[in-house]
Amino acid sequence: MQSFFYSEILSAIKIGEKLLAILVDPEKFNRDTVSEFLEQIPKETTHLFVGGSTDIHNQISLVVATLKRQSNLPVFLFPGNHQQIEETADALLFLSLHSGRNPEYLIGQQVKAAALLNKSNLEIIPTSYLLIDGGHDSAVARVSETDAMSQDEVEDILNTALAGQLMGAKLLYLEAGSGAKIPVSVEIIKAVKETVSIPVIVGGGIKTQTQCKQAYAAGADFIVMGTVFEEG
Ligand code: 1GP
Repeated sequence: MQSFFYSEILSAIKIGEKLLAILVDPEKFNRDTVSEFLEQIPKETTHLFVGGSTDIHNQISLVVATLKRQSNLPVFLFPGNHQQIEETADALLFLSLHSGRNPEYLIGQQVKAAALLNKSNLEIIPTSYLLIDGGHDSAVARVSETDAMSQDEVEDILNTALAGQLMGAKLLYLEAGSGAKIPVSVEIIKAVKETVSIPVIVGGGIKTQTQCKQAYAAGADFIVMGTVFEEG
């Protein structure tokens, strides 16, 4: 299996570069304002992620096509379910919701996606996805019918992250949920970074440069921001 985009991530981290993805939620996507959207995102942006908890496939195709036409950034799928697979994207985060205990999001959706993924040219990046309490009712918790992990349960978070890595995940995604009131704490990022050797992605509720700097300083390799750019 090809691993061009994953190798690029590892190479960037090796030379101390930090990665930044801007998340585009297909449900909130407006084709008419995409140029303005791409102009207002930070110049440090390295990736575009596309996905959401509720969208249907048709809109994903349009979003990926429009972004690829108007930007040279790699487009990664960050799917909320197996219907959000679009073969013209560059890569797909093959998420397993390891913080939860709902088999549908641990293996069910992945089984539904497997045949299509196997014959697509998408680069598949197995990703351990941990929902951490961001102080709000997140769409991930609602849709997956799972509970977020408390930010106080650090040992539990570390053991889950470790289990994800041992199960073969190539990335670890610490997710406070889109629109989180409280992003994943620097203490958790630091502890996770010291525990796993795979790249650590952090997202949910990050809105300011200061928050980005703090998360990077704590050990985040990759930050994901969405809501703040939807709000302009
Ligand atoms: C959500 O981590 C991402 O999956 C981004 O969160 O929308 O809060 O920036 P925000």
